[in-house]
Amino acid sequence: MNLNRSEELFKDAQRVLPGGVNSPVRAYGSIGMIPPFISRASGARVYDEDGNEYIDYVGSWGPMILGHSHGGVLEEIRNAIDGGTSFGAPTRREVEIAELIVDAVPSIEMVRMVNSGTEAVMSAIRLARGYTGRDLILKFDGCYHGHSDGLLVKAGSGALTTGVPNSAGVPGDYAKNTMTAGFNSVDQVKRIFNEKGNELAAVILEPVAGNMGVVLPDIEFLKTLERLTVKYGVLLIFDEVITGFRVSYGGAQEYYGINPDITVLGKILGGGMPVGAYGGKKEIMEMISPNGPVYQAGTLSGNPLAMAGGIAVLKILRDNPLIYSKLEDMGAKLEAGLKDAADKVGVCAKISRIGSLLGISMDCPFKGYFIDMLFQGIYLAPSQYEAMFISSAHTDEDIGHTIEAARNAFAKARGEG
Ligand code: KE4
Repeated sequence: MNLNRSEELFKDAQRVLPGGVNSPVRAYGSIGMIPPFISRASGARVYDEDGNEYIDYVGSWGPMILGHSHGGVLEEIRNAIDGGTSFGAPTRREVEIAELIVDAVPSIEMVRMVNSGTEAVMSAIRLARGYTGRDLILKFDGCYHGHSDGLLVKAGSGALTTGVPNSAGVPGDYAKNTMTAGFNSVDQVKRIFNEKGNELAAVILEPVAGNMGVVLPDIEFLKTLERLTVKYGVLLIFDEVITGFRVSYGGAQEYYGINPDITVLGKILGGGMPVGAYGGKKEIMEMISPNGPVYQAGTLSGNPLAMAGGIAVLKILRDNPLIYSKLEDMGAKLEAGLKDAADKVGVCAKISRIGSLLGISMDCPFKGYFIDMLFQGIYLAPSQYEAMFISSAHTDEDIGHTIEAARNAFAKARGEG
């Protein structure tokens, strides 16, 4: 497999883009090799500029639950594009996607569309502070909520991969308003609420942590957060940028039966177009400008092409609930196959999974595993802190090929391949 064209492009990219990329983890820094430059994608496949084909488990970091270049999604975007790309004015598609979100996500009565998960989280935090009149927020170690200043404290995802969970450039005055605790640590949560509950504006978490590997919540942890936030008048914010429409059509809050005050969405919601959203109870959302004193705005918020992509994906997911059964079946097969492949060659692999979201950690070097999988045509996230995403376009044959490739990679890691 050669990456000659990607190597040329990476050299050019590094002259004009920091690290040659527009998002750090794409640079393959922790892997130490040229990142394939992707030219196109279709179904469960991505193709690089050198013509190499890969089975894709990155899925653009989560959005591509239906696979790439889905006919129904592209058709809706093409229909929209013929009418223009952006107006900066109210449009019918914004109403349609908001109604789909309100119908899908149990706790959302009103929603505001923005352009990324980061923007949605940043706005949700400001809303919580505006609504409560308090400044302190609580997040959890290893959870990643995008790159807004106050959330880059013990963050996961690329911040963890690059080893800078607390970014430069964040004034101490910002970070001091962010408290952290261990994910699933009920005792720490109880102590923090006991000491600071009346000063907390919000608690924010990924209900299933997907940026420090995949870490499933203890239901007691979620229920404690729900109970204590109600008791102390603190807003519970579920960052469902990954889990929204992924773990079920109603997200992790539907799956676990927890009722957050504000929910943050992104990724799948845009069908691959730049979209984020935050929503919640009407009483809270009415605090947002122009109805209320919490300001938030965006030139391209509700962009017609992005809305068209999102509407198409949500309608397909809503009208075809068997997609989630298929994703569960494939996730279970992949989990069992990877575990068996590792066991057979004496690699200790820990796999955590919820539906089509899967994390794997093992007692062999991730870098070698990643490179071996890539060279066998399996496209994974270049970090052990990121998840594998399965789409409805993946087939049993793809899962089988992936398991076989992992078996070879594990064997090589044990010096047997
Ligand atoms: P964006 O601003 O990247 O659209 O969303 C930020 C965000 C918020 N919340 C959660 C739970 C997230 O996972 C993310 C972004 N996810 C990472 C990967 N885990 C995006 C990939 C990247 O940074 O390049």
